[in-house]
Order: sequence, then C-alpha cells, then structure tokens
Amino acid sequence: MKKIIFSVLSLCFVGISCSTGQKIIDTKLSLSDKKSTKELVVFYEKLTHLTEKGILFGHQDDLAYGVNWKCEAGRSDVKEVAGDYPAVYGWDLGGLENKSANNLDGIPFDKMRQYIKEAHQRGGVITLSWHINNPLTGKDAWDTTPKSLASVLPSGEKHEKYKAWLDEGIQFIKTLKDRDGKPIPMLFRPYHELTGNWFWWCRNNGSPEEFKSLWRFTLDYFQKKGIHNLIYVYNTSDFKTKEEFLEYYPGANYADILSFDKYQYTDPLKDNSFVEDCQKQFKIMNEIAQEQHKMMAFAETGYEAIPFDKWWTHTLMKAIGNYKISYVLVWRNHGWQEKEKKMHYYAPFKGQLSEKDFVEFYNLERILFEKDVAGEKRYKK
Ligand code: BMA
Repeated sequence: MKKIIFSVLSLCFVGISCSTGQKIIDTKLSLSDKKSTKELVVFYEKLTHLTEKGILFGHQDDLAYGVNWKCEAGRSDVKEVAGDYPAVYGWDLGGLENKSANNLDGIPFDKMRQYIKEAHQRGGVITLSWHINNPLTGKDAWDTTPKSLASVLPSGEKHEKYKAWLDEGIQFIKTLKDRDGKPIPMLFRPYHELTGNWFWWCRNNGSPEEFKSLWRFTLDYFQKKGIHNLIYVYNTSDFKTKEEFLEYYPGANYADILSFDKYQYTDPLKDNSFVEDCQKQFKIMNEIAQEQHKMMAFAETGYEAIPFDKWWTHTLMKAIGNYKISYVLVWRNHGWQEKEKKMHYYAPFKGQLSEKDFVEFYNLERILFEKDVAGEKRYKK
C-alpha cells in the first residue's frame, strides 16, 4: 500500500528547531502576514512538511459538481475514480463583488461555505481565487479595457468602489470558520495569471509598479480588515526568464508561495512542448523559490477532456519532473458546454478514458490525496 503514515508528528513552528529532531526543510520560511493566526502558522508548517513528502493533488469546484451531476452531497468525480477526495480544493469568489448569491460558475456561496467547512474538517486544504469583475467597466474579469488596473489604485477613480468589492470578499472569508469558531487557514491566489493578457489586472494592462501597488494594497487592506488566515500565492501564466517572472512580483514580504498556471493544448503524443515548457518554468521558479525561501505550486493545469489515456503518469508527472512542489491543481469538471459545443473537464470521472491511469497516478508514493494529508496534525495550540 502506498501512502504516508504520520505516526509521530512533531509540531514545529516555523523558524524554531524541533525537539524531536524531525527535519524542517527551510527554517527561513515565514509568512507575509505578520499577524497570521496561530492556526495559519501551523497550517503553513504542515504544508512545508507535506511538501517534503510529496505533491498534494487538487481539483477546482470538486464537491459542487462533476460531469453529469450537480450539488449531490458527498459526491466528487475524483473520489469516484480514485477512492479518495483530492487533498486540495479550489474555489473561486467571482460574483461576491456583485453581492451575487452564486459564483461565476453557478455555485451558491452558501453551498461553497459548507463545502469549505466540510473539506477542512476532513483535513483538506482550501485555495481561493477570485475572477473579480472589471471595476472600471463593471464587465467581467476578462474585460481588459485600458487603465482598468490604474482605476482601482488609491489614486484611481474606482478606488472606493473597489474597496467595497473587496469588503464583500472579506465578509465571506470571515464566515469560513471551523467548528471551534476559528478562521479556517487557507491559500489565496489573487490576480492570477498576471503575465497573461486576458484579465484586467494582467501585465498588458498596467506597469509593474501599478500591479505591485494593487497587490500590496489588497493584502494590506485584507489585513487591515482583520483577515489573518491566508497564505498568499503569487501566480503567473507563461514566462521565459527569471526577470520576467519577477518583473511584477510584489516582493518576498508580500507572497508566500510561488506558482504558475499552464494547460496542455496540443496532443502530447505528437508534441512534447507542454512538458518541456513546464520543466523550463519550474527550473526558473525553483531558483527564485530557493533564493527567497518560498514554496512552489502548479496552481492550475489540465488537458481539457483528457483525450490521452496516460496523461497523468506520462505527461503531468514529466511536466513536474523532480521539482518539489507543494500542490498541483486541475481545473473544474463542468461537463458539456452548450455554447461551445464541447466537453469542459480536467479530472476524470467514472468511465473516462484516463481513469485507469489516474488510479496509477493516485497510487504513486509521491502524490497525496486527502487521506494522506488528513494524518498531519493540525491546530495544535
Ligand atoms: C475558465 C473556464 C470558465 C470559467 C472560468 C472561471 O477556465 O472554466 O468556464 O468560468 O474558468 O472559473
């Protein structure tokens, strides 16, 4: 049988050596929020331990719906194939800024709150993103009207409006509490894929200084409003050099995990560029992560409808290679898209072509699902 048994778990706070002698990878790791809750520090410590053991597998919207089902308690396409829930659950806050009852992909926020609490209770890790609308035009996140980014900065015309939008997110996050009423420690990956050109906050839409200022303002604002249960994930799309990765980077004091998103678009049997490009990017990011004492993640990936039966063990594992990453997350299992007339899903479901390979992937010593991470002790005071 695969999997890790955490027989004796020593709990060591970051930067403090461990009385049991258990090795901590990098004692210089520290959180950007200097007022982090105790639980967040413990959670961060748990992630650093887990990163030594393997890679957490994550799935977006896993509990809310899957291919051919929606809102059925306990269901998960991943669990139905692998026998276990993912270790990481991604959720998107898009919609909160409009006080909408549902997120941009139709998940009721009331349900999302429940899913987050349940998964956390079982020992799962939560990561949040936010496809926040364009504050200048009121259109969606993909509206790249020039100067949208500048409009929300402290000197911009939409600053006050934007703060009110952020307040909606803050309010929701404050409702995410564990059974003892403590804020659930989570990852937050704002302004994702910033080196792309498709969101209003992307690099084509603002200078590096403007982006850094947006990022820092947001984190400071969250903290000012009493949010101290988040680990901040810096996330790019493609980049070719270290300089490019760092051009918009807000600084080591404003980010905890470094990550990028990259999807497979071409047939991996004919074109190895996904694997090669991921390897190049991991090499660059790894150098930076080591210099800055940060963890790394593959925050979004996937091959839409997984038309290659060995994608998990043959492609994804090669794309990650030997790099030590904290987690890899595949995007959502929407199912059939009527408008586009195609299937849109990234994790297998019962009967899907790559099902067998996904089980092999699950069985890899290095790949961790929920049961593997639940053994790690949390919340020791
Ligand atoms: C995209 C697609 C969209 C979705 C968006 C935000 O990649 O999955 O259908 O609305 O992410 O989740």
